[in-house]
Amino acid sequence: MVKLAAREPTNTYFRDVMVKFDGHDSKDPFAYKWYQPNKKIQGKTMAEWLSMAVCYWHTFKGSGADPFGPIDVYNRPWGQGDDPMKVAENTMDAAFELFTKLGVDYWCFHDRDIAPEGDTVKQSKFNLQKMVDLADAYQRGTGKKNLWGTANLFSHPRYTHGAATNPDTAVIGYAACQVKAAIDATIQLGGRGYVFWGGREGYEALINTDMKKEREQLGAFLTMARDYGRSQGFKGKFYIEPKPREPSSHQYDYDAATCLAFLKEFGLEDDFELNLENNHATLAGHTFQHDVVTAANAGKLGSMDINRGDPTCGWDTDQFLTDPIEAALVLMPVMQQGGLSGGCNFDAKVRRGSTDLDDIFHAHIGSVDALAKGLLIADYLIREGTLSKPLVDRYASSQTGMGKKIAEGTTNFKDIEKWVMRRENGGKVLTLRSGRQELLENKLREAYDAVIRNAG
Ligand code: XLS
Ligand code: NI
Ligand code: NI
Repeated sequence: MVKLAAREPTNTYFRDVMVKFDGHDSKDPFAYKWYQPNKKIQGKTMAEWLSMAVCYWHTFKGSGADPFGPIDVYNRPWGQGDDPMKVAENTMDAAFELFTKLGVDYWCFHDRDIAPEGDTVKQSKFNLQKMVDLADAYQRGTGKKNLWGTANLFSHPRYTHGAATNPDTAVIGYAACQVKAAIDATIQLGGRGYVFWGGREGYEALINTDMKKEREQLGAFLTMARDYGRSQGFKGKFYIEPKPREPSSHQYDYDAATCLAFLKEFGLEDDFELNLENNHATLAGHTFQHDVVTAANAGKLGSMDINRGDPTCGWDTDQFLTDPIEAALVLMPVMQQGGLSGGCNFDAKVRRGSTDLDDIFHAHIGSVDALAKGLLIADYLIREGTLSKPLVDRYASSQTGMGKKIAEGTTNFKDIEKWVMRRENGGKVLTLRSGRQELLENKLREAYDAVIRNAG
């Protein structure tokens, strides 16, 4: 294989600007007010902690389409023309131009985002390889890096009844070919991870579904993917990205807890971690913080798809995250575990009505700054012990005596009964202690205020 020469970014599609830190009081809409890539916090730079990625699908392939208006409303300049490979090349020019102008270090892609599917598997592989070679050249010319790659196993009509979980083996075959090529692409681009989001790995109705069989197929498929990746020298993590539904009415990777059990059941826990997305957690009836903490507790918090949902509606709106306190609550566990094997991917899109190219800048700038501010707040909360100190106090009774025995599993119900009766006989009454939720809500706000004030 002949490597293409390194490619410099062009200045073709987007406004002529390099987005940089311009001070907390800056009014420049094309500047960061909080993100300082080289600022050190607890031993790592902001850029390292966050390892932020621009996502290819929403940002460059999104058309603004929705179920009531499936026609492209953006008409992006790089998306025009009849030759799909030429369009793919133009799109990649636009992508590396934007990555460079935003100063974000990483990017994420599906195979079909960067290269069009051909009429045959062979043609599709060829198209993908060509675009991966171009991306490789661009990465060397811009210093941008791949966070993770993945395969689109949900858009083509053949995947209507699932990919790995399809009742038809011929479809599983296509999915395997796609994942094999997408893993190769991710390896060539030096990706930190490889993601499985199983949008159609679920069912519409149980009356026509063998759920046991489909879950086993998924386990076998992920095992083969893992084995293939490792055999080709892939050192990164594999990630499952949970989501409860949409497009399927039930998805097997429902939420973090479900995925953790799945990984254990199929013996995949050494190679797989979770890639968690805010709007997927909320669709499952959880907060983002809930899924992040669930994964972190199991040592499986690997990567995050940063976005937010609309609390008033029940689907995946994939909006840009703008609330620094919400960011802080998920970045705190990240800091406490020393970072992510992956990073923070902006799996978010501008609204259908946000039709200007500049809107793409505003969206990313706002979310990058929300994460940067969130990181500062998380750092403050950890250093001050704002939430951890009250926890020590709240759980103090488990540190000694019977509490310690229960925690260590060195007692039993009979002994506990004796202990309770002894306490009652000794006149010890159980006192209900406040959880102090409202106080802590105020403390979170005070942490936010302190970070803003200290930044001065
Ligand atoms: C869709 C998912 C998807 C994955 C990658 O809801 O978030 O974008 O991140 O396949
Ligand atoms: Ni996602
Ligand atoms: Ni999503």
